[in-house]
Amino acid sequence: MKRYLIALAACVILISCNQKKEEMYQHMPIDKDATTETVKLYNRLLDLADKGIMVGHQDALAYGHSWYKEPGRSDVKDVAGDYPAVIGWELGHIEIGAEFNLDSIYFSDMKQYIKDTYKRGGITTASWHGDNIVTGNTAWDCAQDSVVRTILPNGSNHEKYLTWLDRVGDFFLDLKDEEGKLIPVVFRMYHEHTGAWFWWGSEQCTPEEYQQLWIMTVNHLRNEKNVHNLLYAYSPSETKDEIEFLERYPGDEYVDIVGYDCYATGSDSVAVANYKTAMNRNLEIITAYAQKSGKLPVVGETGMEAIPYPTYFTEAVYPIISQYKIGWVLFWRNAWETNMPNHFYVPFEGHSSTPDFKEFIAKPDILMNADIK
Ligand code: BMA
Repeated sequence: MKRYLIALAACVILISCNQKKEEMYQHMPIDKDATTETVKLYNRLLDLADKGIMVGHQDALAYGHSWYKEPGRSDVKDVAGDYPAVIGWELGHIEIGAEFNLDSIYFSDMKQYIKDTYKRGGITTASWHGDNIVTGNTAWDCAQDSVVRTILPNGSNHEKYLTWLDRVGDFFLDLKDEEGKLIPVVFRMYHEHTGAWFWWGSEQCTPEEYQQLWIMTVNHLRNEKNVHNLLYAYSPSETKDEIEFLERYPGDEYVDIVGYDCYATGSDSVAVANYKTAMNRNLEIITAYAQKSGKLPVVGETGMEAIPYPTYFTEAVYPIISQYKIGWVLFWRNAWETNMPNHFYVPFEGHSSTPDFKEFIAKPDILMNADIK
């Protein structure tokens, strides 16, 4: 009886805390038990979208073009004088218990970078190119069309996959600030799924299987692992219309942020024109949907590899994104690997697009870390 009363009291306290949170904050994330910091982040992100568009860069603090692990350094900061407002990280290989991710960043370092970012008032987002559990190869091993099915409940890999999700959850639960409070993070999982280059892609599973994978993941992290410091971001590769955008959408109750990934392919004005068209169309899709559903729209990933077009930022990116109210635009990584000298998406010191990037950053509605503190 006593135990029953204690449990009942705990439930009453929890419900009244959640009610208070709902009264205090205009927007609630999908996780009704989200930590106060997560609820605050969600509201802050939606408010910041009124102020401007945040600049994001993948792996910004861990390495850059031809350097690796230099404390305090970032290619964006080298050329523009400040850290990006949003920093993206990649969790690939956390699921197999590796010490470092698939781009050679130690998870212990990544945790510290996330803490540093939070202390500076910056935003953290994470992607996850998890391995193919059937073959043990990378996320890009998409020769089969049954991997997702084996992961879903009753599938042959279901139990094993839950241990992978547990490792992902443990990573998020280990992100604590100086007061020991959990740091909120945007988790952009199973991305670019309207393409067919990952095991969770459009030719690798049915829309229903994809939705079940997403829902199972949210439920496991949130309800079984008690991870309550996440906002969930849905980010297909570019789509042609809202129908395609929503074909695999798991539902408003499983998504906080809607985005898309879109790259400029090629190097000339035709590439730029095509990119602008695709960006416009996809910004239209996500902002219209975000408005209807009360979600935050973002550009999950973008860029023009090696930035061969010297006015890419002011000509192809800014005039398009500035027409929309979105949270951020995240440029992909500047590889440190010597065998990938052209794999970079923001300029580094000395690169010909530096003046253009600086001009882009200087626009009043383009936000860097110092602008969002
Ligand atoms: C891809 C490339 C790869 C990298 C992967 C995960 O787009 O940048 O080199 O391993 O993302 O970060």
